[in-house]
Amino acid sequence: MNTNDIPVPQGGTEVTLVSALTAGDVARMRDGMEKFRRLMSYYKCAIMEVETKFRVLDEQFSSRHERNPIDTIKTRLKSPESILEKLTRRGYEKTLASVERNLADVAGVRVICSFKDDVYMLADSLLKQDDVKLVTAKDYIKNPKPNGYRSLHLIVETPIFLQDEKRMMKVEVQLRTIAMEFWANLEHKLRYKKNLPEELAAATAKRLYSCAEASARLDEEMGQIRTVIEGV
Ligand code: 0O2
Repeated sequence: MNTNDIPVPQGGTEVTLVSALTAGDVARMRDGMEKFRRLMSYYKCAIMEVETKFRVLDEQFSSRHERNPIDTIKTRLKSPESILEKLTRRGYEKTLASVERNLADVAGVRVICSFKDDVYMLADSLLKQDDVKLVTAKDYIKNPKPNGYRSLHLIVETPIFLQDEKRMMKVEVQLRTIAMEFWANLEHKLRYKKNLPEELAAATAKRLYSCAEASARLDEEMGQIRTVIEGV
């Protein structure tokens, strides 16, 4: 019996469901959950590897230049609900192999910098490392999304070293400035606000776009001020 075939109890109780399961079904479910947990722990290891790479770069830069290019690093592991939702929405098979093959953002590392130049410097430094392979890059700083969203997205593949195995894992790296992060967080909150009247939603989108442009100008100006000050 496939776990998908387990009958949903009709007006029933847990007893109905449990009695419909065989010991084999329970063992298969437990095995599936264990394999899922193991895969998630591999992604967690990949997050740790990539985060450490950025912390090392930050440390080295700060000892050479007396300033830290990284303001904050945030990491996140995609929740099982989001993984399932994305597989369903994209029409992919709902298997662990399919997660590894089709989803590149289960492991996420976001690097937030004060200055735009540091975003590119850190991305280059990461991609120069011989155990980091670039899968895809999307530069939404040079080519912002129509709503004004800016960020540099890299999908990289990097090894994790387990007790008796080396495994290549995909990690989504988002690099952005503090100003881009501020904008994206607010935009994300407002985007998920449901039931906005159509006119208000359109006016809000327009204002958010203007804010994105203003914040890009702020990044540009702050970068130029830094260059002048560091040149003195
Ligand atoms: P979460 O919880 O942040 O992960 P993909 O979905 O990655 O396979 P896509 O749509 O080409 O394919 O991805 P893209 O454009 O690289 O963007 C993926 C992530 O970037 C999103 O993840 C957001 O984190 C962020 N992002 C992209 N566009 C926007 C935007 O317009 N506004 C904001 N605030 N964030 C954006 P998720 O999956 O949405 O969620």
